[in-house]
Amino acid sequence: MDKNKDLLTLVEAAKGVLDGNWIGASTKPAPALYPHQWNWDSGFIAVGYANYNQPRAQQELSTLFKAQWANGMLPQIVFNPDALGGYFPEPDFWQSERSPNAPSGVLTSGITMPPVHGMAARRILEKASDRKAAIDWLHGMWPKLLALHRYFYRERDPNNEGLVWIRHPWETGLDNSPTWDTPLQSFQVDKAALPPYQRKDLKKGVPPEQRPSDDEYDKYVFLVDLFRRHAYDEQAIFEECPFLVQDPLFNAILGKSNEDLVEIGRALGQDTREVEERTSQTRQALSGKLWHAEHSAFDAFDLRAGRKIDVQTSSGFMPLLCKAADDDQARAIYEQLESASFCKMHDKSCFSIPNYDFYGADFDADNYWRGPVWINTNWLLMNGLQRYGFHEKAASVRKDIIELVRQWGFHEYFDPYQGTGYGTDNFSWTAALFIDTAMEVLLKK
Ligand code: 2M8
Repeated sequence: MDKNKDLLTLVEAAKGVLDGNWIGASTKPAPALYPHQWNWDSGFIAVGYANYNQPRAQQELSTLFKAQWANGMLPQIVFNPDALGGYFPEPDFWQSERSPNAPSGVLTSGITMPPVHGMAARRILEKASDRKAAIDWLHGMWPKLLALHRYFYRERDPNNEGLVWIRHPWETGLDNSPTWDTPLQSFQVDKAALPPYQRKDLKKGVPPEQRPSDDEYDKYVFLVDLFRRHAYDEQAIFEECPFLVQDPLFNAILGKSNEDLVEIGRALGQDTREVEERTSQTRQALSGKLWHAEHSAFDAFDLRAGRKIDVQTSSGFMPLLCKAADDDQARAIYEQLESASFCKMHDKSCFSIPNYDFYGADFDADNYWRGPVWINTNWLLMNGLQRYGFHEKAASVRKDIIELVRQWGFHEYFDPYQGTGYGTDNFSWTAALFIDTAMEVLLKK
């Protein structure tokens, strides 16, 4: 009973974090480090709001989709005009107005992020206290969500494989994951030829060893420069971009959102056949092309090098989320998760799950996406495990989501051994997904 009281207090604290990060029509990811609206952050944040504030959950996504490009792309960042100057890169650097697709009257970046929005929208419908209001809202969202998914299959999967590619590490959301090392090292950057720029992320109180390196930033900037030179034309970028990867996390999220769009479409009385076909096509492509039996996981595929990327991160387990793994693959994943590489259940010396194999050559317990535990990937994994009936494992991931927050607060990421909170504090998706997870526990009792 004390534990429940404790959980309720923490849920209230989490709501306070979201209130503190509310910027009028959406929620920024964190007070200082990320002062604008971010694409997939808002999806996760909407999942949190869906548990207690339906209008705000709807508004979070509506605001994001006001920035949708004419070709359907949903930008990675929607800039808050009142907060300009606090982040790099901002609109002056992106110059997204070079694209005929960029919206007018709203400032955005020129790349996208994993499409969690179908998932979030379905969550809003399922949890709605006012179902009619949710259905009305979804009637407005339906064509936008469909346009986003069509953009991916049209522009990012020109060979109709069922797997979409990403063209910048920032698009995956797992910016400096060791998975991107090889494709990033495959091209050189002439520093003298790079547009001048200054990082701002190192001036926000987060130690540099917890953030990407300067060399990585040079590559990030090189890619943005390439995109803007091509006026964000997808075909031209496809021909020249040295970084093009089919990522299992990105495609698993797309696959799950496809499924959720089908459910939403049915509730709205829409024709869902196109999305149903995409759902099974992406599932089969994940299972057929990206599975790596020796790894017991799904790999990313480097389209430029024409081969899989031989690195094990949590992304390799995410196709559980969209039911892409067959029974043997799911069992192999389970065993891999239950090995010392990813922190087994009941092992008191670690928290599940490190974003990267504990024994990986470049494992780094406090560096961003190169080792720490993240609440969003844990939450996605927990949902995937549940779909395959791995309930005990799902419960242990849930327990660690709660325990990390209980001990360390609403940090951006956490040390997989000690649990120490890293990155920025008062991080919105940690708070939002904590609410979703804690409510599941509280409602069960
Ligand atoms: C991080 O990425 C941004 C660039 O998008 C950055 O480092 O400046 C990532 O963790 C990403 O997944 C997240 O969406 C973003 C805002 O929380 O921060």
